[in-house]
Amino acid sequence: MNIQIIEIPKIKEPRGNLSVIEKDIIPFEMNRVYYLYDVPSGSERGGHAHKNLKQFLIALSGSFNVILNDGKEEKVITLNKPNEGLLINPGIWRELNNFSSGSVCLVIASAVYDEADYIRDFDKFKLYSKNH
Ligand code: T46
Repeated sequence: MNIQIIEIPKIKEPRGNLSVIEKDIIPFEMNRVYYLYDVPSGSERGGHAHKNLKQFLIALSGSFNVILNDGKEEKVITLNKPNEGLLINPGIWRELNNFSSGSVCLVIASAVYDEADYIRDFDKFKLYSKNH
């Protein structure tokens, strides 16, 4: 599956940790940052795939699961470290669930928001993934 866990450098000090994402950490040009927060317990996010968008997800605080499906296999990744991110390349269906209380999901994206890049129907996604 075309995903990757990428470690984010951490500067550890007795007064706290600092992690930094410089542009060479992420294998795409950053064009947008957004974040999910105050997610009620039991809520699910995602439920779609992207045709071209690349994204890098980080659990800045707390934890959540990312369920990934490339049309052939399914994988579940738990994100729970602020110094680790998940790169999701295009053509992968994703669902996010099991958000812990107070969790924050930061997303760095390769492009600005474009609804036309989304596939929000799983049957259409399966067809799309067969032909791409
Ligand atoms: C993804 C997961 C992890 C905007 O206006 N601009 C934006 O940049 C985004 C991301 C969303 N929106 C609007 C579109 C909808 O009216 O915000 C509303 C909620 O968006 P959506 O239902 O797509 O949110 P999630 O959390 O299900 O999905 C988002 C991203 O859209 C998606 O790319 O991979 O987070």
